[in-house]
Amino acid sequence: VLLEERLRHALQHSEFEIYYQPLFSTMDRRLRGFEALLRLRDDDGYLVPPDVFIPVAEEMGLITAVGEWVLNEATAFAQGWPGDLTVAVNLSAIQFETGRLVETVRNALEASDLTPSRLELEITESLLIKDPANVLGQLLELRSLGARIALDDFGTGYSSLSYLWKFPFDKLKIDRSFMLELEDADGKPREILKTIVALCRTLNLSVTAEGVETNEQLAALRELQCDQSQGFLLGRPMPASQIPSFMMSIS
Ligand code: G
Ligand code: G
Ligand code: MN
Ligand code: NA
Repeated sequence: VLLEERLRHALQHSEFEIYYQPLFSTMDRRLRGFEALLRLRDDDGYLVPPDVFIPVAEEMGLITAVGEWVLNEATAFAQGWPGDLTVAVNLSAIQFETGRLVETVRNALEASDLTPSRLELEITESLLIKDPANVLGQLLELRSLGARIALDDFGTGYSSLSYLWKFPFDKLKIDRSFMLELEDADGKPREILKTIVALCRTLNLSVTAEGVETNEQLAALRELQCDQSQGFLLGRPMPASQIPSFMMSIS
């Protein structure tokens, strides 16, 4: 069947799934939370990657409903996690165009009873270019609900440093392309990363490295005192059902 039909069917029949990837504090490797990553299982049981179906869901206008489902599901699930573990949800630009995003987030927080500061909303730089004033207004409202805002995939695309003071971010996530360059111990990427971490300190932003795949990369991030780390080395995205045993295995 066509992907479009598949998406509509999946939404009606709750066939989307959320995988969760853990985030750790870099220095002591303590679990800090998870990022919710949407998955779609096709008729043959294979997972369709989000890079394939999210653009289609955006074009169809279906991403609003799907995004609402992810927010409700992820906050309800995270409410049952121990301590102050966070849950991060990725937002699409389309969700900022509907005028309903703030309401949707408020509803998810109320229905789940999750402490709002445990919800992180991830946005990408491309969103900020389109309609900055409108996005800024909504980010401020989301923040006044108590949610945290993370700038995702930082350092790629059209990064502008002015975003860092024009928008109310709590966290910056360094794109995983930086990790590939890190092993060269005295190279320029490492110096740039060091500067980004220092900049985050100055701006009072928490900083996370994405795409950590090797112990060498983790060691470099420790040296740089990057706050949090995420990547296949530390934990792959996993279905919700695996989270209890994952938590046991690392405690
Ligand atoms: O999980 P994976 O690394 O394959 O994700 C690929 C892309 O899909 C990432 O850019 C991620 O931000 C995006 N993505 C994953 N889940 C969601 C979601 O629930 N909503 C939106 N808008 N994007 C998502
Ligand atoms: O754009 P965003 O950061 O939301 O995308 C997260 C995506 O990155 C997910 O699809 C996830 O599967 C992927 N990812 C997470 N950790 C790693 C990693 O260590 N290496 C690679 N190659 N991809 C990763
Ligand atoms: Mn993300
Ligand atoms: Na990212």
